[in-house]
Amino acid sequence: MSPTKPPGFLASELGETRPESCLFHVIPACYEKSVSYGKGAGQGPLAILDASQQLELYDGSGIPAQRGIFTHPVIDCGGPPEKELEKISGRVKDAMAAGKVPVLLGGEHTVTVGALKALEASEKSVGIVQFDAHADLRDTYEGTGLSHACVMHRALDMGFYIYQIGVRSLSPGEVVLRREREICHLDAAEIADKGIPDTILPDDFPEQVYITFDVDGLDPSVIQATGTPEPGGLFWYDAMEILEKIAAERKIIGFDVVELAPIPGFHTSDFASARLVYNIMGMIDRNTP
Ligand SMILES: [Mn+2]
Repeated sequence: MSPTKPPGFLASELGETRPESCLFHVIPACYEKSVSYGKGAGQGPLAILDASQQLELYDGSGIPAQRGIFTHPVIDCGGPPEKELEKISGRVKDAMAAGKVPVLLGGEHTVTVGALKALEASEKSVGIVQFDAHADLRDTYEGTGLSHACVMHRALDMGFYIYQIGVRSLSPGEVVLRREREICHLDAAEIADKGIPDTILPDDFPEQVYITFDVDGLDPSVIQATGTPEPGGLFWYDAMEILEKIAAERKIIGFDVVELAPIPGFHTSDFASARLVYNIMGMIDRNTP
């Protein structure tokens, strides 16, 4: 049962679109292989596409859809991990080579490894900004390095400068690794305690940024439908403010939204995820000449 033709993102308003005339290239990847707690992330992309039909074109500031949104055929991710990540990587690479902004929809967080492989191949240096409840810095987890719990360790392996936002769950080993590798972060407790800083990213952070947004970075009152929820997350407007600042500080060249595990009959989380995707498109739109 591989759903190959869901509606495109916001197709309710945009109808059929052509890839060459669209800035945003939505790449749905129904990847679910290493999920360790609540299941269902493989259905996340379809739930986001479905919920996007209910979005208004106006995002509160403008109409990001005017830049064009093209949705690629679903990557069903039925094959071995390495092969599926290669497919994701290829799509992301092609989109970037065409001057487009890849918008990867997961799927478990491992899909980001596909995007990282594409970014690794590009000439310019790119910083990775991660929104997440968890550090995802384990070298291996449950016998594999291609686990959702290891994605940021893979980013370190590839030499990316990373910045973590909203983290509130770490293993002892991750705490040590963070210290040893001097990984910069703005943890959820720090935001709750001190508020949002004036500037987010360190001065020496790369000019080009890729955002990986694990929806469990948000508070469970905003998004409940996710495999490994954790209390005390980012609230909606705080997340938007931080994202807005990053979009103004740097150039966002692509992003992903991962780990939505839809609960049948409960649409709140699906719609919040679709809104998150569209709002980030809006921030890119407003900061692109
Ligand atoms: Mn994660």
